[in-house]
Amino acid sequence: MQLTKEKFKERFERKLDDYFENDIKHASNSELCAALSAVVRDGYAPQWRRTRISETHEGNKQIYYFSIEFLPGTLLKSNLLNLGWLKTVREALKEMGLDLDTIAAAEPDMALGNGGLGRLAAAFMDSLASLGYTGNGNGIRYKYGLFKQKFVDGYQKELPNDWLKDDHWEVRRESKAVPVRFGGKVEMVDDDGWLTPRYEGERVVQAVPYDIAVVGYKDGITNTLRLWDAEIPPQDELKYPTIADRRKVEDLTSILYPDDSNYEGLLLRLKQEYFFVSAGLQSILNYFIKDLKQTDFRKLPEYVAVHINDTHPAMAVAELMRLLVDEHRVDWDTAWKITVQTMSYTNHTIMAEALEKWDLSMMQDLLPRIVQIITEIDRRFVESLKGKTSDDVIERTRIIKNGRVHMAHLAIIGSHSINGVAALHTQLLETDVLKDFYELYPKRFNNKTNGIVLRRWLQIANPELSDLLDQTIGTKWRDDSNEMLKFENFYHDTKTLNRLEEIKLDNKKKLAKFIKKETGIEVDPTAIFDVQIKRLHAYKRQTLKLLHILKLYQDLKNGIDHPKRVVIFAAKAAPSYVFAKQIIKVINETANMINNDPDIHGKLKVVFLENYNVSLAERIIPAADVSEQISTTTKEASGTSNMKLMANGALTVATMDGANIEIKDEVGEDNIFSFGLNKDQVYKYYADKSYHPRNIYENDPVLRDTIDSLKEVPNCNGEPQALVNNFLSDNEEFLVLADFEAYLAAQKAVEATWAQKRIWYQMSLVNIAHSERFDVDKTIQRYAQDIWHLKKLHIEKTK
Ligand code: 26W
Repeated sequence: MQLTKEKFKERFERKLDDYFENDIKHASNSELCAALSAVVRDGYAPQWRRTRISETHEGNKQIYYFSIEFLPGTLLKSNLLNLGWLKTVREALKEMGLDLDTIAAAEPDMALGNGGLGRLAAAFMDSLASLGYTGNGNGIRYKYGLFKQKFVDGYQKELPNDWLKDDHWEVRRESKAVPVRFGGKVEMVDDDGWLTPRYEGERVVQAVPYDIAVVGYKDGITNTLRLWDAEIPPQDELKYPTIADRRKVEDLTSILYPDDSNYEGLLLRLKQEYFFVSAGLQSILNYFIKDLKQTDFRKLPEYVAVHINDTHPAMAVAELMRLLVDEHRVDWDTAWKITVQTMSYTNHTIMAEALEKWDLSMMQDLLPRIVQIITEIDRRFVESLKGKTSDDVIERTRIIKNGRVHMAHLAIIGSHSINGVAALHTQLLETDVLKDFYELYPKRFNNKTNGIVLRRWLQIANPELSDLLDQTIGTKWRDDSNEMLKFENFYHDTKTLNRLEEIKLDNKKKLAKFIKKETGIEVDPTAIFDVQIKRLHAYKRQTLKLLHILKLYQDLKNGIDHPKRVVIFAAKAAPSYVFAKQIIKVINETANMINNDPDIHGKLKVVFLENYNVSLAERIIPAADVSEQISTTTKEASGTSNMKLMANGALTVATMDGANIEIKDEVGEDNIFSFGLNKDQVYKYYADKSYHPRNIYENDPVLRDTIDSLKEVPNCNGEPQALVNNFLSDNEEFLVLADFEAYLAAQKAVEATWAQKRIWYQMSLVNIAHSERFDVDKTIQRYAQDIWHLKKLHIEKTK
């Protein structure tokens, strides 16, 4: 619905008056942000209602994306863009003497996720709505998002992230509340010939949904992200007389587990996983029965697809069986067919320590009926394979073994589709990690390489580059990313290449100002901005970047010159991940040592920006020249920061891991700096235990000096030695020293290319043009066609 500047101004001022009895002259920035968000909410409310009505009316098949994490970041600007209001509102505010970016900065990040998995879920929500599919997110309304990170004396400190106090988007839907049962005992009783569970001593929690609108890009469609909160059931008020009693229930959803790679098996996490799954599925069946007025559950897969985002929602398989069999008396075999047809699963990591294997007795105590159902699923699975495959395979693939419930096995056996998130990752699942299942269900396995929301990471984060694309290839790329390929026609266009360089420099100047304000560190915008932004994890090898920094520093101290470089880190470590926190300390102290060393005349600066989140990524990515994607091959399932940096013209230094391989395939080996061990070389080291880093250390004087210099990093308490010990130990899993020499050679090539600006920006141009391949709309199109079988919803857009 088109909005004029006049209409906007009138509505904005009325909101300020309604909400805060205030006016633009006196209102605080957060009041301006709240009022602006209110105008936006009014803007999408009609299409939100219309979408819900028509999808019910048409009975359009819906996808419900179950994810324990959603990382939307901020929504104000993307809602304005998707409503088609961004330009109008930015100009209208300007005429009122206000700045949209300043106001938008008051919006807290919705940081209900750790990293890649959560951000991808948010991207999928935006894309489903923008492509006109009826997509629903199903997750948890954490009261506290991912912790705020502060550095104290170089050490990571975690602070509570109380985001709700400034949230402007959620709508409480009391009427859609459902009960979720925990604990107690269950016995099966015969109820007129139907074996029915009778529960005793269970505790019931009221699951109350809060809905957040997901506005589609200029298509008049608005979908829903439903986040569940836990409350005391109204009828049980008397059972919870004290605050403490109440707190016990409310704590269920209070905090997001800040770990994104290590399964800890904690009871509260298991409760969280069952809570949003049961609430979500009950809500879906209520819609199926009440709104769609359906009675035949065999039709469920025609109206509903449920996607399990990694194993965290895997109990959805057992919970749907419970609801169909116990609550709706569907016979087991029919219920199982319905479940497998409805469920699909994505795997996001092959790291063994990340795979969830819940303690059976813990699950038994908390979810007795679910354990009965999983046990029956497991028994029938084993039964079905008897004589068809070896007992070894059965033993390796069954769900329950050695008192543990293997959640990946439950998800795979209960789903009609299993996908990895990049070609190499899916290949490794099929040929190694899930080999037995691939041989059992080859047709279920498929690859769906990740993608990114170009609307956010280009149109919103990098308006100057977006304008250059408009001026060169026209504006159609904003609706159809295929158009971006036309940008390659400007490969030899000096004006465009120079403009690219100017834009990058502008963005770097903006970031330099931000770095100065946040850290006090002065950085030269003409230096190489070398960026590594992702969670802190040993497999992502921020340590390899650290060794390169120390090597550069030594060279500069010894008068060996290098082009000016600023290395920019941003990364959170899981609070319980000791080694990751030691790496953060050493990087921070190395930065202090180098940044304050007059001998090197500012030729090298190291900046570790605090509190990495979606908004900080939007600041850093447009200013990046080099994108560090240097994980040990086979460890990074896909990566998505690699795609965001590529779209913003950064050149990638990459191992042949995850989606880096597809980036190289897309731009060609001349437009990327690839290096390092390939999959077979990495597996060979593991297979014949032939990795002896101390030998590499002793035979490479450059490496030896570099590692020895690590011991000299001041103001530490043993952290450097911990890193050295790790590097030199035979069971250093991520082969850091094995890739050191090749990495140095790749960085030499970066410096050589940097010296030839025209070539540099020609490579940059090619990467921008080809980033269309990683448009998440293309990823979702493939999920919709191959896995969820969705049809688009057609809504008449109101003028
Ligand atoms: C049990 C603790 C836990 C929590 C989260 C284990 C594992 C996870 C996630 C699966 C980790 C994650 O975010 N994986 C990342 O997913 C991205 C989206 O597909 C990929 O691009 C990254 O390569 C992958 O590391």
